[in-house]
Parts: sequence; structure tokens; C-alpha cells
Amino acid sequence: MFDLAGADPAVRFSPYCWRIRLALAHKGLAVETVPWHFTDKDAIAFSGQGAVPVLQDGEQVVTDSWAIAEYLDKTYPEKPLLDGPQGRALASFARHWSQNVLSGILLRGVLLDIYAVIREEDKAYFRESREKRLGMKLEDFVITPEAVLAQIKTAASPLRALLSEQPYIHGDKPAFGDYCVFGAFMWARNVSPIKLLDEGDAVYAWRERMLDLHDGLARKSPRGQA
Ligand SMILES: N[C@@H](CCC(=O)N[C@@H](CS)C(=O)NCC(=O)O)C(=O)O
Repeated sequence: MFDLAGADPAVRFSPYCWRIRLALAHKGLAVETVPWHFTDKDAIAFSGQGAVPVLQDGEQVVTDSWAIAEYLDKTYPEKPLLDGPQGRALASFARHWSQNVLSGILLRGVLLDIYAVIREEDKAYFRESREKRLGMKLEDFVITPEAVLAQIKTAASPLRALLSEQPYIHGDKPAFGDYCVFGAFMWARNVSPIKLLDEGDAVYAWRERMLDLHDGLARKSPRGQA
């Protein structure tokens, strides 16, 4: 699996790659991750597109985290399923909320931290592509850590209510929707020390459980220094 890395190749911070790292662990499938950087486009040209995760499973090449999760359940149905049809429908809401709401807030907190942990040779590409997308300078997009905390507190209220009633988004056990939302938190965690949740928050407790899953896979992941 090609996995987004910082200047320190041990620092892995893509929210989409984290979904799949955890999905593979959930299914008990071993993986070799290859550190990949924003301008290493040639290394994944064989996949026909320019983003990670890229999963190479024997002869099969699969891109896009949502498609990879579907591929894993279809190809390895005897391993613990990520979802099943009902679960997948719930996971779809979780991924859209994670991408459209949560990640948008997190980005305002950690954009400059991402810029700080990536390789020098990737910085011009990162700045140019993101400033074009955002329509402003990176420096003008970020808001204070306090504002990020407050915005997440409001945006995560349905998630907080859900997680006050059950331990995981999918119920008693985690599944792909949990990995989709948690991936966004791992993105922030591995580039930035910013405080995103209050300790008494049910979402904080869930994030702690997620960090411990699969033998602490996420908790053990090295964090970059801004
Ligand atoms: N829809 C894709 C999105 C993948 C994606 O955007 N990955 C980012 C890293 S987090 C990337 O590779 N970006 C390449 C670039 O910005 O050039 C998925 O779910 O896998």
C-alpha cells in the first residue's frame, strides 16, 4: 500500500490511508506500506491516478479508500467484514460527514502543520495546489486552536450523542464508518499537537478506544514535529 509520508518517512498522516491501514488490520490482512510523498507521482502512475492510498494486492491494483474497503470485503469475505450492506450504508454517511464537515474544520487547524512536516521538495507543490483550491494563502486559512476546538464541539454533537449510547459508530464493534471518521483525527494527530476534543467528551473516549484497536496500531504511529 502506498501511504502518504512526511519528510520523516515514519510519519504517516493521510486520513484516507489511515482508513485502509485500520481496515486491513480489522480484516487481519498483513500489509507492507510504501512511504509516498506528494510529488512522487511517477511511483503510482501505474494506478492511473495521482492520489493515495493505492493498494496492490497481487495482480490487483485498487485506488480510492471507499473502493478499497469494498474490494477487501468482496475479495476476503471469510475475514471479519468491514461492513455488510447495512453497515456500508451507515459508513457512507460517516465518510461524507468526515470529509465534508470534520476535515474542513481540522484543516483550518492543521494546514500549516502539514506544510511543516512534508519534505522540502514537496512544499512548493503543496502550497500552490492548496492555495489554488482554497482561494487564499495557507497562512490566511488557519484559525486559532481555540476556534477549532469550539467548531468541532458543535459539529460533532450528533456523533457525541451517538457515542454516548454505544461504544462505536457501528454499534458494539467498530467498522468502516468508524475508520472513516477516525482517519480524520489521525491526520491531525500525526502532524499537530493541537487539542481537538475535551477529555470529558464521549468522542474523546471513542477516539481513545480507536487508538487502542488492533494492538494499538494508531497509537503507536509516530507523530511529526512541526
Ligand atoms: N477519494 C480518495 C482521496 C485520496 C486523496 O485525496 N489522497 C491524498 C492524500 S490524503 C492525496 O494523495 N493527494 C495527492 C495530491 O494532493 O497530490 C480516497 O478516498 O482514497
